Amino acid sequence: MSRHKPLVFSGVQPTGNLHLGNYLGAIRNFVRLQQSYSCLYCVVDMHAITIWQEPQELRNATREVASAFIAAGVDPKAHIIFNQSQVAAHAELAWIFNCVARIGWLNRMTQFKDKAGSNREKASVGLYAYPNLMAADILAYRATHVPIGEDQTQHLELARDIAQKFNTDFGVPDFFPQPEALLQPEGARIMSLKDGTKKMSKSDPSDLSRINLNDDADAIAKKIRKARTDPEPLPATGKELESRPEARNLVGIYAALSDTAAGEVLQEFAGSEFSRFKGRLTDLCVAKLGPIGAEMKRLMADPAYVEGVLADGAARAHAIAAPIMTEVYDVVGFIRAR
Ligand code: AQP
Repeated sequence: MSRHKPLVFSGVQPTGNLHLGNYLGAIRNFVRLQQSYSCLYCVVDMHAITIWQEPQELRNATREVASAFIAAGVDPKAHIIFNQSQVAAHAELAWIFNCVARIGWLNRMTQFKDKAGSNREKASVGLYAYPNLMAADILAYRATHVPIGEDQTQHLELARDIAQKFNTDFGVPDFFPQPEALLQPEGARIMSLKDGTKKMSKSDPSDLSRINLNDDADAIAKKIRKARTDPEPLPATGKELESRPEARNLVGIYAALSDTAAGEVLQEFAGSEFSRFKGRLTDLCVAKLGPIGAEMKRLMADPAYVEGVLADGAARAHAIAAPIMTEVYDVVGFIRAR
C-alpha cells in the first residue's frame, strides 16, 4: 500500500444479504478509488452486533463481504481488506471517543432514531454509541477521505466534531485530521424493487425487494420481472419520472450499471413498455453481476483463503494504527510500558 497517496477508510456491515444497492452505492466505488488512494476496506463486524447477530451467520456474512470486495475487484495485496474486530485500535479509540463525544451530539443522530424506532429503551447501548465507533474506525488510521452514502453524512460530521474536540481539549492542534466525505453522485441510491420510496436494504423481509449479489440469472430475471412498476410506458424526460418512483428506480439502476446518465437511458427507451425495458435490464444485471456472484461463490468455498486475506489485512492495518494509538495514549495521559 502506497503511503504517499491520501488514505481512504470505508466499511460494510456483515449483516447478510449483500445487494445491488451495496454494490452500486459502495463496493463498486471502492474498486475505483484504488487508483488514487491508499484504501482500507473494513468488514465492520463490531458495528453489526449493535443489532443481534447469530454468531455462525456473522462469521459467514463476514467472509461474504470480504469475498464481495475481492470479487468486485479490490486488490487485497495493494490495499487492505480486514475485519474490524481483529484490530484492537477500533475498540480502544472508540472508548476514548465515548468520553470525548457529548450525549447531546448523539441524541441528534437520526439513524439511531430510525433504527431504534419506538423501542428506544430496548436498543443496545452500542447502537446509540455507533457513531463514536465509526469516528474511531476512521481516525485510528488518520484517514482523510471516507466514501459514504448520503445517509452517513451526519455520522461523518460527528467524526469531524470529535476529532476537533479531542485536538482542542488536549491542546494538540492537527493531531487528528478532519476527514472528508467522498459522496457518491446523485442516483447512487438504489430503492426497493417493491417500493420505490424505500431504500433497497439487507433487512427488508421480502427477498423480492432486492437483487442479492449471489443471486443467479434466474433469480435476477424473476425479481426484475416481478418488480413493481406503473402502467405507463417509459417517458422521454427525467422530469416525467419524478412522480413515478419505481420507474425512476429501474431507470436509475440501468443508468448506474451501464455507466450512463438516466437521460441517455430514457432517450433509448422513451415510449417503450416496461416488459421490453425489464428484459434489457435483466440482461444488463446478469452481465454485470453474474461474474461477481460466480467469483464470490468460488471464494466462499475457500474460507481459509478469505480468512487469510482478513488476517493479513488486519496485521497491516494494526501496523498503521498502533503507533497512532501510542501517541493517543500519551496525549490522554495513560501510562504504558515503554
Ligand atoms: N439502497 C442502497 N443504495 C445505495 N447504497 C446503499 N448502501 C446500502 N444500501 C444502499 C451503501 O452500502 C454501504 C454498506 O452499507 P452497510 O452494510 O454498512 O449498512 P446499511 O447502509 O445499513 O446497509 P443496508 O443494506 O441498508 O442494511 P440494513 O438493512 O441492515 O440497514 C454503505 O456505504 C451504504 O451507504
